[in-house]
Amino acid sequence: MSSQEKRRDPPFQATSAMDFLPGPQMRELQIARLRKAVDAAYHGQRCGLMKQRMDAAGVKPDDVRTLDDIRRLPFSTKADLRDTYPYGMFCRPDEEVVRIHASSGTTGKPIVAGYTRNDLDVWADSMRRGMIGCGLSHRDIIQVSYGYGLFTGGLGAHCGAEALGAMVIPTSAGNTERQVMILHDLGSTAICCTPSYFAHIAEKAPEFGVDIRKTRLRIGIFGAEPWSDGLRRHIEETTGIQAQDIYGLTEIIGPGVAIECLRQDGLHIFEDYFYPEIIDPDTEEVLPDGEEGELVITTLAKEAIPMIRYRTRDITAIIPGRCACGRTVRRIRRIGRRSDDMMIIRGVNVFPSQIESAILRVKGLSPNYQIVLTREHELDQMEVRVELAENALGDRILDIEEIQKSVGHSIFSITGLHARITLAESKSIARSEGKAKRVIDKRTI
Ligand code: DLL
Repeated sequence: MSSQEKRRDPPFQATSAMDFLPGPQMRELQIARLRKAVDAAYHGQRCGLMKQRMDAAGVKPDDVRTLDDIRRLPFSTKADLRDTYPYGMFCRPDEEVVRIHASSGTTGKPIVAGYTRNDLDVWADSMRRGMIGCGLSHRDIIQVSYGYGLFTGGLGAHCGAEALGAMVIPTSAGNTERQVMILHDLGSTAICCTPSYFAHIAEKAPEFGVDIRKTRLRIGIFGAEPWSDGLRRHIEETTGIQAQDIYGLTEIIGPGVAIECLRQDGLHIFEDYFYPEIIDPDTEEVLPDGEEGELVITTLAKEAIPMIRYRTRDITAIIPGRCACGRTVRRIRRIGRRSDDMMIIRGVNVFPSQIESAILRVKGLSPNYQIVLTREHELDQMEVRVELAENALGDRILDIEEIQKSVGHSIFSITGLHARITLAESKSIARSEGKAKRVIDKRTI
């Protein structure tokens, strides 16, 4: 099938009227939902954090009357979820919570997200609308190659594709040969996975006798990690598919917070569910549309954990003006970086502090380490260089292999990732005069 044929217009599928709601109506809806969300967070959080913060700021839920009043509300952060782990920010009783997902925190403990039945419907609806925007319909065969489990990628894409009425193939991530076989034999027309994993699948496919250009695959929905226009071009040129960017985060709902339409000119954010602001990450001042800063999101329809002014740490801008596709929901620019030190390795969020605590669980090591990130065959590789403690050798002969294994296990148990461990002599890792340079990222995205 030629790439021209693959790009044929898909059959029409009705999306939500919300995607085309005129501005004034959208704002009316947003303010009504915002008031409800703030009230729920204020009165409902088990930990009482939002109430405490709002009381300290001298603002009550009833003070929120216009959208601009949102600026009077305190921010929330990943640290709040960590400090109230696991259920402190839940606003609904356990019996109303029907699903849990989780993502990395800055320490060994994850942050926990909970969903009511209604929250799952909101999520599936965002994904469904996003998939329609990507040209998919109930006639598509959607291979979901994001990981299934606590990570939101797999089940998020799965439930969205089911809501669309498509044929869903839940391959989950990994086992590349099987991915290629299924893609070819079952005639997948769309695939959802991280962009780097798809690039790897595409690189490997010829080894398994498959030319992706000759399959029915025409759309890829790629996200969970930053990726460049260069990688997009590479994927599109080598496979003939259209590669779409999708954004989301566990704390807000998972994938589907924002997604590109076929114009590929920014990601539409589903504003009836997620209210975006852009702030200066240092001064916390709200920036006008078009200016780059940190994305802050308030959930407008989430029940289990309404998130008020959540600081995502993702750097982007709201794109002024309407998209040529006609949707009125605003767009954000593709996200290339974060304002914190979180790394995304094979789609998994990892903080250097997690690696540090993994290293320090092993005796005989110093707290000096370096993380070197590279990409081999389109897949991220992590090398962790650790230093022996000053008198670790003493008169004992240390079993280097044993230490490497223990560090590897320790890192795996915290992050779920395999790292190559290199032991360095005491004091051999360069010291810094300011902030330690812990991460050397040699990947080009
Ligand atoms: O990565 C949810 C997701 C799954 C999104 C599948 C898209 C597709 P977390 O594991 O909580 O959730 O990681 C969220 O990943 O704050 C961003 O820093 C980064 N991220 C997600 N999507 C993109 C993207 C999922 N398209 C964190 N571009 C976010 C750049 C992304 N970064």
